[in-house]
Amino acid sequence: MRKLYFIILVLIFVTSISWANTIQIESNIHHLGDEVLDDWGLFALCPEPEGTFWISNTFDISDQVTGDAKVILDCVNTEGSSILVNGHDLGEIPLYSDADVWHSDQELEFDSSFLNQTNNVIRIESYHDAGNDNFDDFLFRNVRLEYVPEPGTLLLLGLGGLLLRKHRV
Ligand SMILES: [Ca+2]
Ligand SMILES: [Ca+2]
Repeated sequence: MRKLYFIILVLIFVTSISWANTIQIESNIHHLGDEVLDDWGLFALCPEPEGTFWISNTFDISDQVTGDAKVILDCVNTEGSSILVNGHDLGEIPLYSDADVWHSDQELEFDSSFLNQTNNVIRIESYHDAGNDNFDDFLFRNVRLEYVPEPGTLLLLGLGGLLLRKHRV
């Protein structure tokens, strides 16, 4: 009986630490920058730049979050452009100078304390060198947020039960 109890406890623990939730923020292709690029690699998919930054719709998170979270996206020809979550700068999207390849699943990790339970927003900004007028032209799509929920109540109940049992023996 005790063995079974331990196995269940371990299963609950393993499930709770490895389980990450993903929210799909945006699926469509976007082109940020300042040049119409209708005959250059994958830019033909979306030649007109929509501006120098993009802001997601606001989104809520139903769980309490813990540890690190990630923004994940696919991109083409990113050179210095960056991502912000609720105004916190996550840094630059990895640099890729070719225009013919989708670089899938690029991850920017951040402290999940940047997230709110309601009204979260992701902003993607085209890089602009202060010394010239040229904004980075790049494509992105498939923006996702991945986070780890707090260990569930079941785990806490399990640990509590274990402590009680130990004291009885
Ligand atoms: Ca440009
Ligand atoms: Ca570029």
